[in-house]
Amino acid sequence: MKFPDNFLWGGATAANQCEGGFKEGGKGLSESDVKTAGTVSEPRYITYMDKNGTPGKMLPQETLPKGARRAVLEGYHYPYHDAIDFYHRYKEDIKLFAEMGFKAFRMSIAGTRIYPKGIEEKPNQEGLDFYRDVFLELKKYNIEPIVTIQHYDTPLYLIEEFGGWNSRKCIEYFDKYTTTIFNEYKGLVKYWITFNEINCAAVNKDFRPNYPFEKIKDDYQSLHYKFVASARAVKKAHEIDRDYIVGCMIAYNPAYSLTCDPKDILKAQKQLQEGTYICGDVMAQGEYPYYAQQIWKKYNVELDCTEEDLADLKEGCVDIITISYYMSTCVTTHKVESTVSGNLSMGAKNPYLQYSEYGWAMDPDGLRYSLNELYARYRKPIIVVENGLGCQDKLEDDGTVHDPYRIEYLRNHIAAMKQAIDDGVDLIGYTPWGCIDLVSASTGEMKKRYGFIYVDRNNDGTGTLNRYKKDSFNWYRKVIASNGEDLALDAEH
Ligand code: BGP
Repeated sequence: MKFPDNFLWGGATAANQCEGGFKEGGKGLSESDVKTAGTVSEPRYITYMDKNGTPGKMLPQETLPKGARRAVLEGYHYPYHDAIDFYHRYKEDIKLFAEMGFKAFRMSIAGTRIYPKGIEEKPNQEGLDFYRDVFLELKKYNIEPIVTIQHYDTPLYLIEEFGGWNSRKCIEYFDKYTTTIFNEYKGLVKYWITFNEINCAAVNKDFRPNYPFEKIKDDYQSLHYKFVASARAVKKAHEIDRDYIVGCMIAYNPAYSLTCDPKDILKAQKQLQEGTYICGDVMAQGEYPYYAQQIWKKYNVELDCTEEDLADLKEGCVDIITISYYMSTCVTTHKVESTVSGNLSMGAKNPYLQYSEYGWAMDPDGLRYSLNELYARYRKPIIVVENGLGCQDKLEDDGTVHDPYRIEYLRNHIAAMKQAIDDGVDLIGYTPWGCIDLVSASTGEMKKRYGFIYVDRNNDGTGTLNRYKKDSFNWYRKVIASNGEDLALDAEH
């Protein structure tokens, strides 16, 4: 078995983590714009101004003091404000993607460029023009955009005024926003993803230490509103253009049982249902699964759900499944010596796996396993829209970057995808995360890098922003040119 001829090889980014230009082109503020920089040991904060005008900061799981409003404050570094300046440099970056032979590029639209506050009647023309230009640039090189409609950047205004996705109001906003972009970019975009890692709300309780129990019910409510918004968007997309292909996007961390104790097995199963499958099941199958009642009961959820919502969910099933896959996680009911964290996950350490310098498990077999699980469950084409190794790279004096560790990680995962295709999985694309270095979502750092392209930018915002090709750049070009057949390092030829 080979990778299919039209396999979508490419890379992935998101507007908030790469564009910068946070005040340009009429853009409004989003939730991303009030997130400070952090490190592995220092968390990222959300900044606010309280009702007496006193500045403050809080963790995402904390509750804003009464009367306070999230705000950009003096004296903090907000890495998303400038990011890697894709906003001005997209032509140069897309040219480099084309040089690697990209067939696809996953990116997101910052909704706040289109509807700055989210409530406007008319879209912001400058924002529409910016993305049109980006899509035209991609078209020039025959690169298919895969567009995430919301990637962790709800307009701040909607959060402040209505409580964000905890309000039904956001469904209306999303309806207007998606209708605009589906009409606007007809003929330029074919693949759409409604929400990045939609299950992030459902897994809060599993990876954020001391997550307040009473917040969990709100998470499931916000998830419901997103499901409905997504289903309506799928329906709308198909009405506007029958060729549109719309996917859900789930952070898929397979939960392994640490031991063969049946109690561990059951715990792992529950964790996947509550945090992952509930999303895929609703979005791909059009209704809440049988175990949803159990979840709502456990977390005291009294779901605001109308008959119309249920009808929308039924009629708005996604066409494809897309996932981020970085690692697996281990679940147990027993006491363990050490825990490890990863992408939206936390669990016991797996003695059979290696861990990256950021402590994320590296498990290519887990990707094959996950693809089989997802395909068996949904029988829809799958794209792995995020995968990769975040680590620190060194820019040498001669402008080279030697990153054999990244090549090793990627080639093991590509080999695993090929095995999954052999198994019979309908895998149609692969866009590794952060194909160009960008700001890390969890740490807010620049030095946690994923790219094939090095961007000269430091944690404190200094640096030339110049782009350099890493060794993995040439390796990936060869992988794409051989349609995934040649995964060897040059030295191995
Ligand atoms: C996913 C997000 C991405 C990206 C990635 C890597 O959850 O969808 O936005 O950031 O994780 O994570 P990090 O940047 O924290 O290493």
